[in-house]
Amino acid sequence: AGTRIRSAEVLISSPSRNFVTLRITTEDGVTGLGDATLNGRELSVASYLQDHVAPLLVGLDAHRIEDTWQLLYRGAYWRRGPVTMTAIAAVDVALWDIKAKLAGMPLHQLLGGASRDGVLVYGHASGRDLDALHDSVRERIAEGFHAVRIQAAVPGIRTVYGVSSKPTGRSSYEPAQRATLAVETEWDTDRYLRFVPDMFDSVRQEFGVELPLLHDGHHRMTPIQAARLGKDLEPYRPFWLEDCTPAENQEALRLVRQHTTTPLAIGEVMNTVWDFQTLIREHLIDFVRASAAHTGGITGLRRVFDYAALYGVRSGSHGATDISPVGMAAALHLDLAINNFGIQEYMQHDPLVAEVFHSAYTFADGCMHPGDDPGLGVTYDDAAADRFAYEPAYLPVARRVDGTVHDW
Ligand code: GCO
Ligand code: MG
Repeated sequence: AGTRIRSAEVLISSPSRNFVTLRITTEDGVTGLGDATLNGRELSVASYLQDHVAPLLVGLDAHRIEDTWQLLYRGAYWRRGPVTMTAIAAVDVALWDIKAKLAGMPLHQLLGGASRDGVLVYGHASGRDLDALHDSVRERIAEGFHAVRIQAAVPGIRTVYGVSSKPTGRSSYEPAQRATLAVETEWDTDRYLRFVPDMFDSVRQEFGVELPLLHDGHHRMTPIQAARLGKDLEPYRPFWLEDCTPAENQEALRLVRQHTTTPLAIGEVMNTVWDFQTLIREHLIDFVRASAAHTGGITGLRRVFDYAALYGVRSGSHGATDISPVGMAAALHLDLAINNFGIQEYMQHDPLVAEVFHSAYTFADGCMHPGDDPGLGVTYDDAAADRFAYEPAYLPVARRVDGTVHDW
């Protein structure tokens, strides 16, 4: 009886950036947390939860995770989409947190137990020129990273996705800008396609052939352009090329795949297993890059990973700074438990974030571990959270040199 849901509260705080968190409390006072942050569109999920989901949850048995997931997915009638699936994710992860706390176990135990000792992560390196990029790679290696994502400013283009505005430092880059309007950036695919192979060449020359290197194309290429880049990068053996095309058009990846053996990773803007159906079934990708926070939680993302496992496709979960420590912990428990784990992104939060979210996860020697606290292993500090009021923030938009809106 005491496991019925007493309340579902939406918590908003902005320790250096905005986070939306759902806290579910049972009649016995056990609490669970879920990450409900949708970068640049935060308040839509807050409203969805507050106005339409929280009233449905009160009185339900917190143990009934699958049933609640189906109730919120099928019961909404309107299916899929980032707002709905982020809201469902927050409920799902909070309920898993509660269940694991009641079991007295870290969440990964309920997901089947650890399949490995730790979770391999990659860090971010970027630079305004190649020397600065090399310095940044050196920093990540010194911090203990065993895999590094490389991005650099493209000569002739003013601002480019993924490049820090500060010269160095761990919390060096935050895509969302505090402002009431989106910042506009400029884009030229031809310059980018000419530059990226040179960037890989210089990093390979400096750091050798063994360091796993990743790169994010951030949805900015057409299929034929992505095919070109994939071929050009083959000599440098990237660990993956991420989000090469806008992948709503899953079939378009057939063309990319025909032309290149560069491994492909896709999925941070996807929300359900249906968004991956063709990509996985036709083996058009090598890594599923979704996050539990945007894909219906542990329950939703596990469906994707289990489907991917049938086709030898591995995980590569999104772990940017807009994934809160709650979302990060959910990812780490799932990463540790599944067999087809690949790699996890770890983009290191600003130190202020740790004032609000106290997390048990640790990083050492290239790997993270979610820790052995019961549940997710994250607590929320209300008093600290109150010190950081929400401020509107937007992701940039990109325009081509002639002014046309382009994928950012
Ligand atoms: C990544 C992502 C992020 C996104 C951000 C959007 O691979 O880390 O592309 O940098 O742009 O999460 O909210
Ligand atoms: Mg990305």
